[in-house]
Amino acid sequence: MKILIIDDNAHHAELAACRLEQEGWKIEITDDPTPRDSFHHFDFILLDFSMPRASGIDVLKKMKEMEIRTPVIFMTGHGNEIIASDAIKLGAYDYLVKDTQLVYLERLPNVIREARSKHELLETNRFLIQELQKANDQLQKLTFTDEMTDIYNYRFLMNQLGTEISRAERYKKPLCLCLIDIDFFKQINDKYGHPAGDATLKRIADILKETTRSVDFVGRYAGDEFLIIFPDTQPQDAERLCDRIRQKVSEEKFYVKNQLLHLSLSIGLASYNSSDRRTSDSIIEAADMALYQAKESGRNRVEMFQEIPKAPASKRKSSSQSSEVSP
Ligand code: GH3
Ligand code: MG
Repeated sequence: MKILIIDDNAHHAELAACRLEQEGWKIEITDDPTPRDSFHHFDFILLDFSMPRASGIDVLKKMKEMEIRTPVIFMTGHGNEIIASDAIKLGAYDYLVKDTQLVYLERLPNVIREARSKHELLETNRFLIQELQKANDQLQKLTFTDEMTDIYNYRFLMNQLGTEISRAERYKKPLCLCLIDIDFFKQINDKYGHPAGDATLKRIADILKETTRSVDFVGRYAGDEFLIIFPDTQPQDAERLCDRIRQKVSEEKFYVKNQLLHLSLSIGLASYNSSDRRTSDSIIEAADMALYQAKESGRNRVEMFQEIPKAPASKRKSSSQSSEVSP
């Protein structure tokens, strides 16, 4: 074990060093209390409280700031026990009161051994907690990510859509959503095989991520269908964004098994509307109808959901009366 003694009193430092060397430990002595990177190279630090250039408490504070976790045993003179308890609060493992009969020197090796066991236990715990945190982050990511395309999955999209609808309702903000379907995607599977289809889905997902803003939520809705939530976005702006996506994909060169292919997207767009499209289902249904329209109108296009104008009640009545009389 390598121990650093920081003490301006050379006599005290030598006495402690002699005692610790009897345990077979390697000792270095310094009177420079400035925390530095070389502190990391020691297994232990024996730190004196009262030094002219800096107090042991200042050294502990600085070590904390610099994230030097080398365990410290604090040494004080008589009457400084309150300071010693401050040192413990700042992370020192233990403290020893220097007595004139030098009894503390006899206790020193055991105090260091006990502190080392405690330090090893704490370091193991810290490592395990970090690993657990990493595993949790990974799990969290998996819960919300479509594994194949690495964009949000259906579960996340539905969750987020609920949140965005509440926000739009509460703050009277616009909200849009689009459903995207790859045109004739099945042909890629049929001609080049399923793995080639998978690679194409991934490439399209990447393009969607690259072409949208960081505030938009891009996810895989199902099969070859993607869904994007555009928070705080007016329909005409969302339409421009969708057309940018459509254009980007239509201009992209896809290489599938060394074959150059061109693909296109059909996109259906719908917006939140506080009177009759205020639920996730109703907005998605509207976007789906618009997508159907885009497919019907020839694909490679963006269609905005169009309201079917409701005729006033009196007019509806008169028109049905007139149809009854017409042949
Ligand atoms: P269109 O949408 O233009 O009407 O034609 P399409 O050929 O794209 O027809 P459709 O959207 O119905 O076909 C979707 C195909 O996507 C069918 C299915 O086999 C394929 N598919 C769904 N999920 C996956 C997947 O994870 N990987 C691959 N490779 N194919 C998938
Ligand atoms: Mg399709």
